[in-house]
Amino acid sequence: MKNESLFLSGAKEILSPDSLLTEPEECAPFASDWTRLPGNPSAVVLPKTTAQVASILKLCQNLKIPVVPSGGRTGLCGGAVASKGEVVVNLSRMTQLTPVNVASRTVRVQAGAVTQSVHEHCAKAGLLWPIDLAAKGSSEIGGNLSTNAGGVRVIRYGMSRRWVVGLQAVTMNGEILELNEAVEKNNTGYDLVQLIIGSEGTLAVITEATLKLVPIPKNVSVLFFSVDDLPSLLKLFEIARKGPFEVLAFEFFSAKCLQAVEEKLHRRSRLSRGAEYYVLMEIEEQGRVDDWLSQLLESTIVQDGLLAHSSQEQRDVWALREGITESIALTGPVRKYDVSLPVTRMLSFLGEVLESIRNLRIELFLFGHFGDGSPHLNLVKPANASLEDYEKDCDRFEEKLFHLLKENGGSISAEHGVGILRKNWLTFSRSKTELALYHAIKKAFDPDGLLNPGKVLGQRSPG
Ligand code: 2HG
Ligand code: ZN
Repeated sequence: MKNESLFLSGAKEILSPDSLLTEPEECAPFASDWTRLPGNPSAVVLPKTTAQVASILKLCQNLKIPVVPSGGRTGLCGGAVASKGEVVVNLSRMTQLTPVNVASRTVRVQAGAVTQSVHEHCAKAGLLWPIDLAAKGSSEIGGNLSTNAGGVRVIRYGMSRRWVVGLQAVTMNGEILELNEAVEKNNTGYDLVQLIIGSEGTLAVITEATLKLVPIPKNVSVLFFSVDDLPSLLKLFEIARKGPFEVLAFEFFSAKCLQAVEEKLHRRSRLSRGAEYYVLMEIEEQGRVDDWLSQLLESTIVQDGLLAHSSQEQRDVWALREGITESIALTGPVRKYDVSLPVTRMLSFLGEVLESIRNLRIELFLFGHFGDGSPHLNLVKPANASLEDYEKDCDRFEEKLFHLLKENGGSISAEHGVGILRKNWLTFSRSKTELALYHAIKKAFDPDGLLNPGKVLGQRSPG
């Protein structure tokens, strides 16, 4: 690291000894995220206060040392990877939660608070921060906001950015921004809260947030179906939209995904008749769901279905969906694509995807948030293919996929972000003018390009 001894002596003045890691084995867990892209940070700092974050960033700015901010490191695009000897500023020790404000339905939390702990904290007041993710046991609020995470209830509640009133964030030169604190209405010019959310730690480091809450939905049930094909899946979605309930989640996965979860994690589907695809629907009941379900089961749209009433039954169904990423990781090398398009185009899009992958040396695991028009395509290396052939075919498929998305008015990243993995493809989702503005905004916040360098903004324009 450039200016290493100056950095170490400065950092020792700011932090307690247990908050500064320099040994490679201590730093290793903070080097990467769920992409497992290789990283090698020069040091890791674990601040406990916003003032410490500000002093560390100022020190790094003065010494021109690049910084990678991180939290729970559950990202899937490499946004938290420190691969060039950067200093990692990890917020995981900033976990404070203030009491829930029931009247304004808000809660102020520090960036390192784990999503699930925020849920549990708010549940005591009968309220919910409505972002629910498969990674909720490890993902942290700062990471959720900096990536504008989505999750399984976007169909009902939207993405993370909708559930934030105020932010505290620190710029690379050590300025602490108090943005909007807790007012719902503030029409005084540009909205820096929303600009920083989703910027993947390239503009400022989020240290605290005031989150908006909703009442915990009542009478929640989980329905689980098997369906023969994609047209039936779409039909089921259309019928569900007219059902006597509010749809909280409409998730799908292929038989291959279920097989992987059953084999690798020993979880079992309780449906007696399997099929090509499965649908997990979470609903908030508003009428006679039993009648609606009996009618559906008599039709030819679904092969089988069940209504999980008890919370154990519901957890068992969710465990199938939430175990997919882990079981695929245990299957072999995988490339992940997290894309989106208007839900009305899902059928033809997925049809083309299946067609173009047919003769490639790729095993496709298809799942995700059908109701949001947001499928996850996981491409796994078949046992009988060489790594080289598989990689070659993935590259061919990727190009085709991104063109298909562009033609369908879709996005190359629905909810995981850009990070390192998608930055060279941004022209498929953003115009030249938008990208020029992105660069200008980055320069305004971080003129020396020291904050999360090499993330989001790419150099190459393949489109
Ligand atoms: C999910 O929906 C996550 O479970 C992870 O976004 C998706 O592993 C993936 O591709
Ligand atoms: Zn997802």
